[in-house]
Amino acid sequence: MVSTRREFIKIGGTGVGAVALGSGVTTKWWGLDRDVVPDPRTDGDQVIPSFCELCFWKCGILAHVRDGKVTKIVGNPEHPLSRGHLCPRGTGGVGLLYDPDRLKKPLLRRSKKRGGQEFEEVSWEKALDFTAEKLLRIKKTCGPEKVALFSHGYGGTFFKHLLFAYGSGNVTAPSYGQCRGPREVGFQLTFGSPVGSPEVLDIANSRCITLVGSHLGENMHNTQVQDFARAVANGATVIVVDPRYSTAAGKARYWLPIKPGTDLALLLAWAHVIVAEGLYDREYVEKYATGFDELKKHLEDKTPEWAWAETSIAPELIVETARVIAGARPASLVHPGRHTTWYGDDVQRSRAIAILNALLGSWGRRGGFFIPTSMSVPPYPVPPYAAPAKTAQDHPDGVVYPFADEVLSHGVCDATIPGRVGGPGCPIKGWIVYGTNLIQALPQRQQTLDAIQHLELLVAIDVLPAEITGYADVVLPEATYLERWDDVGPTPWSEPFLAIRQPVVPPLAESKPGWWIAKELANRMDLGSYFPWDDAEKMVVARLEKGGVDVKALRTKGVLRGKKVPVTTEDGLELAFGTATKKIELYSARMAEAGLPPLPPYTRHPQPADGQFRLLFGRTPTHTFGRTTNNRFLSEVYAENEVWMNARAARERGLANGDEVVLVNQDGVRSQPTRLKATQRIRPDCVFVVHGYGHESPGLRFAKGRGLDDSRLVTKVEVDPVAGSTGMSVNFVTVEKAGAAAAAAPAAEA
Ligand SMILES: Nc1nc2c(c(=O)[nH]1)N[C@H]1C(S)=C(S)[C@@H](COP(=O)(O)OP(=O)(O)OC[C@H]3O[C@@H](n4cnc5c(=O)[nH]c(N)nc54)[C@H](O)[C@@H]3O)O[C@H]1N2
Ligand SMILES: Nc1nc2c(c(=O)[nH]1)N[C@H]1C(S)=C(S)[C@@H](COP(=O)(O)OP(=O)(O)OC[C@H]3O[C@@H](n4cnc5c(=O)[nH]c(N)nc54)[C@H](O)[C@@H]3O)O[C@H]1N2
Ligand code: SF4
Ligand SMILES: [Mo]
Repeated sequence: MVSTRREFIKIGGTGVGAVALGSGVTTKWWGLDRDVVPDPRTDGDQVIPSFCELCFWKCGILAHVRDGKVTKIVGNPEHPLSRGHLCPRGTGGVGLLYDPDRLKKPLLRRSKKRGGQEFEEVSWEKALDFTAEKLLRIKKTCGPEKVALFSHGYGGTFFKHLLFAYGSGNVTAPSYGQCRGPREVGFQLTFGSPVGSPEVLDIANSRCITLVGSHLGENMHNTQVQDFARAVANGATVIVVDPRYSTAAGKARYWLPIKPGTDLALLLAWAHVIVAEGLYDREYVEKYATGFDELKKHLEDKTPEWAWAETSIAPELIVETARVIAGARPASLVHPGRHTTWYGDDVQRSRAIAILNALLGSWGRRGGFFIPTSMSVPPYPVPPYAAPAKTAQDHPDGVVYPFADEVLSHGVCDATIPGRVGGPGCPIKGWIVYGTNLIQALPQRQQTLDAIQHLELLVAIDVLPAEITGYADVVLPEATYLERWDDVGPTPWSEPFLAIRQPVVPPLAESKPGWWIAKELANRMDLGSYFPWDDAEKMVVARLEKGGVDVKALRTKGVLRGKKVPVTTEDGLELAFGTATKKIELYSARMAEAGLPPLPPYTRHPQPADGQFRLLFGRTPTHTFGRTTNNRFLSEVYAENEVWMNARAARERGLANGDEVVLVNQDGVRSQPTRLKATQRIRPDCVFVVHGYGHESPGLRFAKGRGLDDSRLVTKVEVDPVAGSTGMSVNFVTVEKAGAAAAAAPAAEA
């Protein structure tokens, strides 16, 4: 299908070319002790640079401050990830900072049962004493590895450090096993290097961009979207493979509305055509890759006709797009995706994407993948960690995933339930949860809730009363990214740079920065030697000075950029691969040794029965899942999610656009009601919702009760045998009119 180009979602914020320099007004609080001059171009506002935390891309910001209040946030023109622009979410940081529902004081649970939502406000002293005492007791009676840290976001570094010092290696995040895990494993196995975040993609210089699911423009990673817009403006061909007509599909020359779950067949058929027609980069493959002969043999029967039956994409279109993709090589990029936990064979799909890119010779090439570089900062000297006594506790029932390179969150969750742990010793007893709302982020909620009820300690460190805080024994209110110092560290990118996170205004109410919370807990557990500095500002400055960094310049500009170095072969880079063979491994001997298919096989996944729809989920440009749905500024655009359903399928079921509907999954779990969006922009065998709505926490006074929570319906997963990640697009739903649903059966709680 060929579509016309349409106006692209506008990237929010204009680049105000102003950075505060020199000396003038002095402010002193929470470590911000520094001179800032009002800039005439900013109507006299103070302008303080830092970087964003509305998602994890880390764009450089300039916060405008007047009379002690942040008035607006714009992109830092000097910062290579924002280039003077922010995505709509980044500009909405003020809505988080001044959210009236923010956690303001430490809370201790009063109700007997976790989740009872009865708390008393206590002093920091009491909250920290309580937490440290419980942690020490678990360490003494069960061992330190019986405590796990779930951590999402840049501020988590201090708590990771605390946990390692305490003696546990169980640091985990849903952003691995429920997100990027399979992609990183697939690329690591093939190229000896993960894709990383921010992704190492030279989209701006691509001549052909193939998106398999990745819905750029709704998935709003600032730099990628800017680069994508630039490539499109320069005439790059866009190919979008998506059962839904995404924003990106609106920019595409080809939209391939694939049958969900069959992408591997298309990827293999593309590779078949590219190899059979000799369209691959022969020189590159001969020089850098191993296993081409095995791959060629593997692809022999993966013909476009074979793939047609699986994917519903016509063979002529598969051949035509394969030629277009190969025609643009090496500046032809098959995007590796990010949220890749779909069907349980996700590492194999990621491997197929990696192999395609290898055939195109796009790894290490302009318009393909660059090899990132970074600036380093020397560490602050601390004692060595005591090695964890036992290995990661994420393998319940003794199942080991050979290539998982991070601890698995759902594994930790299972290992918390007595009887589920393979090895000796007691199950996991304590969770520290930093910046992740496990209730919405993890699939199979019942399991998460069961695990929580078995804990001796659940500490939640958050900025908002997210669902997870309702289940905590103790809630520690963190200051937001605009109110705190964080550690300083390199961000690998196409050019070396160093950015700084520094406070813009003082912390609200009694909220405290993460570094302070971690340090205070360490002091109470005889681990003070791991935090041998007075405050994070002094620690960061000491590190920077030791590294010879111009601290004043960094603090006033927010970012320092190093000298450009070659990041592609076109710049003169010699490619090297971190695999065992030091080559790109098309055929993976390591996987064969582990008893796994060494070349990506096609697996046919169950399809929904008549009347059922596959539940798919994704993003909207103005929100970062449930993280921002309580943000009143950002919610002016999309306050409630809707269910996308094919217009004809809706009509056949007597449903109309705007109807209130309820989704019921294969296990009888019902969603909250929300509006139906009947549209031709989606296949008739699936429905789509934006993730992160349907909050139930009473403290989220704006978001509560708006839209439906897709994660409630994810009661089934397919676990990837390679990475242990959970494929979550395997749930089927029926769609009912809301009123009818209520009359038919009482709502079951998920
Ligand atoms: N059903 C379903 N499940 C999914 C997904 C899906 O699409 N559908 N997506 C998956 C993906 S891709 C990912 S990455 C994960 C992400 O899921 P999570 O790991 O839960 O990530 P967030 O939603 O960003 O976490 C938000 C939590 O961090 C808090 N927070 C925000 N800022 C700060 C801060 O500065 N400090 C502290 N301490 N807390 C803060 C918020 O209030 C909120 O409670 O979910 C996965 N799970
Ligand atoms: N605005 C905004 N941007 C974000 C985020 C956010 O919350 N808000 N979250 C960030 C995070 S943590 C992540 S991981 C990324 C996620 O963003 P992506 O990596 O783009 O997420 P996906 O799940 O790959 O993309 C969902 C798209 O895949 C399509 N899809 C579903 N099933 C299939 C299938 O079987 N085959 C194919 N070909 N397509 C399918 C859906 O229709 C939808 O368009 O976004 C990041 N960017
Ligand atoms: S992409 Fe948007 S939300 Fe994410 S860091 Fe950048 S500006 Fe902030
Ligand atoms: Mo993610």
